[in-house]
Amino acid sequence: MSLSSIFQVDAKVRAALDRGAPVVALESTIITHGIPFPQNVNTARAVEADIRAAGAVPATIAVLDGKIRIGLGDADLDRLARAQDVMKCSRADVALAVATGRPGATTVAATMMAAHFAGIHVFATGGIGGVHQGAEDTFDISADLDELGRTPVCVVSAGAKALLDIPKTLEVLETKGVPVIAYRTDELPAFWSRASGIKAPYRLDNPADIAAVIKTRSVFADHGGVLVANPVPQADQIPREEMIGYIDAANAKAHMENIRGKEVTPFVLETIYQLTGGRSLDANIALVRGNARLAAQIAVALTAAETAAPGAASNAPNVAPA
Ligand code: PSU
Ligand code: MN
Repeated sequence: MSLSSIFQVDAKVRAALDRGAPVVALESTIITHGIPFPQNVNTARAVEADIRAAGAVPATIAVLDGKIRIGLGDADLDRLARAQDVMKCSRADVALAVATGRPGATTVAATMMAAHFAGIHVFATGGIGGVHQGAEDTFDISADLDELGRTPVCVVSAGAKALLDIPKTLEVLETKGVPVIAYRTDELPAFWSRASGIKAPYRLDNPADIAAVIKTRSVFADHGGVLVANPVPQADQIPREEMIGYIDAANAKAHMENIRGKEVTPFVLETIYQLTGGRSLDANIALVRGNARLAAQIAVALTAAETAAPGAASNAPNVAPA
């Protein structure tokens, strides 16, 4: 079995990669486990349109019919958004979805893996997984952090959800050698809220500077990812002071109901959606779209840098077309 027999790269994505055009990867767990139908498919379409408008090609990644698909057509997006039995696939789960033929949505970790195999350097998501509150008892630390430590893809997020333990999450990222860059802010943003009260390790104010970091880092062998933290637009945020109450209540409910493992994040998101009367969803959609626009700008800057200095960071794919 070869890599190219497992991966299927969409023709438009393939063509963009072949000509060195900017491509932005998108995850699919946010579609199946993060946002309810039909807002999920509408958001997935809007995000793809945002990326195109910014001059890049979107590549939503998921496992369908036993293949890791890089770039989904509209019918597949719709099918995924409606499906009930979709596996949430992190690094541990991808092979099971491929081998059994079950549909699988990729998390940040699995999307990074797939994007790297396809030769895509930039990826937009909502929030990354991290160290959960109470991890000293549960050991619940997202595989997203390990993946950031090993896979050379730039992940554009709105920071870490405040339902995580943000200081511990930053410590683990530092241990794993991941640069964490806040965009146009000194604080690490906290997903629904612009502020976390925690200083970000680095701040950069324009996409070209972030592209320069990615390009410089690619010179090292065995380097991992770069995490960009882009705050939710001001008009759509729910302030931190207000979020803290909802988050504590949702975490307590998850604990009471003995929710464990990969069910924790979807359960807490759904509970917060109920508690905020749907406002958390509006913030979530706005921040994902903001991240998609920034990721596209970084991807464009990265290819511009490429053209200026050819051969520095190869855009060559690691897999043959399907
Ligand atoms: N943030 C959201 N919705 C989501 C997720 C994050 O607003 O659905 C997903 C992402 O795919 C992330 C995953 O990679 O949750 C982390 O899950 P875990 O903590 O089980 O690794
Ligand atoms: Mn977990």
